[in-house]
Amino acid sequence: MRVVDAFRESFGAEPQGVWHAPGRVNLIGEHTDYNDGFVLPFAVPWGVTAAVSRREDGVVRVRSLQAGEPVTVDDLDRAEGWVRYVVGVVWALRAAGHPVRGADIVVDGDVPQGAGLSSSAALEVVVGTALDELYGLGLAKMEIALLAQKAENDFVGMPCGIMDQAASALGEEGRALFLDCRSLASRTIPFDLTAEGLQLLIINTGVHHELADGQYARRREDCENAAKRLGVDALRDVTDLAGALAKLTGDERKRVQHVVTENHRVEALIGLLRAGAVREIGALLNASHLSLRDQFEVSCAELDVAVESAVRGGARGARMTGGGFGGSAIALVADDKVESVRQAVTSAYAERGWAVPEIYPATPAAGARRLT
Ligand code: GAF
Repeated sequence: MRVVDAFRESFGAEPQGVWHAPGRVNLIGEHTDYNDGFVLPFAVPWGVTAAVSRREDGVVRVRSLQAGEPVTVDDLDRAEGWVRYVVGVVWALRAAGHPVRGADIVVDGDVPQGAGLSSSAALEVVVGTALDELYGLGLAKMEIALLAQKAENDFVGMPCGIMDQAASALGEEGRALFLDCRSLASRTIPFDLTAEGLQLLIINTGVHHELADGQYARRREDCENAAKRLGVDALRDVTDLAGALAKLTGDERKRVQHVVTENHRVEALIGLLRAGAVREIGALLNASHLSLRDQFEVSCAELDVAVESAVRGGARGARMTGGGFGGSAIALVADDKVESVRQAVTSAYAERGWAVPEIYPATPAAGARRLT
């Protein structure tokens, strides 16, 4: 294995183990996690593999095969860039009172670039899973996900919800993960498209609108302000949508409209999956996209063109997935329509002079685990 060779080369010893944690794609339930709502992601076949050994001296040495030379971190606060996702997990474990000292870590990631499929959650969760085992902490998967989220919120400084880390930690092959982000109760649901002659295509726009950084935090603030104005703990608690909308104006009104209807769409989609009607979920995907575009305002031209052209090319439904402002769209497509969808998206992009997106199917993969 490449990580093991690189570990030997960098640190002159065998790693004590090798772990893998996947990225995720979200089927539906977008920008609902930090509103105590519902999400339905699944773990993807791409992620981060890590060769790890413990160290007793409190030092963390980390190398990424995608970034070059090993970095030695004596003082966690001084770590920079991507290394903060790794040492942030050490920080979160220590802050929670776990006796974690140091580690030697080599990571190798294969989440497609710019796809918005949560390579950062995969990185955090693989480190958390390895350290849990190497230090004998006995943490539950959800506890590892929560510590990974804490690392991202309080150490990296990105106020994300729990969806990505939970999907990476708890994903199961062939199944989607239904998560109640308030109670943290989760359940996996079979999501096997092959038997139905369908595919879930990822359309990777490859773009990330840097100017939009900060927009995530602003959306979250809009939601929290709206919840305060409505006198509820979180937008999850809004039961009378019309009544709530009557009390709000402007952006807050639009955000509430999205979050409340998106939670309903998650429940409706689960109902369809339970009824064996996966072919019928397309309309919910389309509605989710329109709501994210018009009410939550986190889409962008590249995502809209991907979604619209995929549907024109014969997809049963499509939507942006993840935080937005770039990354990927997903499209539910019958096997015999895959080529026409691919062509429709490709020519829509070519007409605009945009780089053609990569398009590939995704199937639910297993969550974080030890490989050797
Ligand atoms: C990003 C965040 F990290 C998630 O927590 C979630 O809020 C998502 O955007 C939007 O659904 O991936």
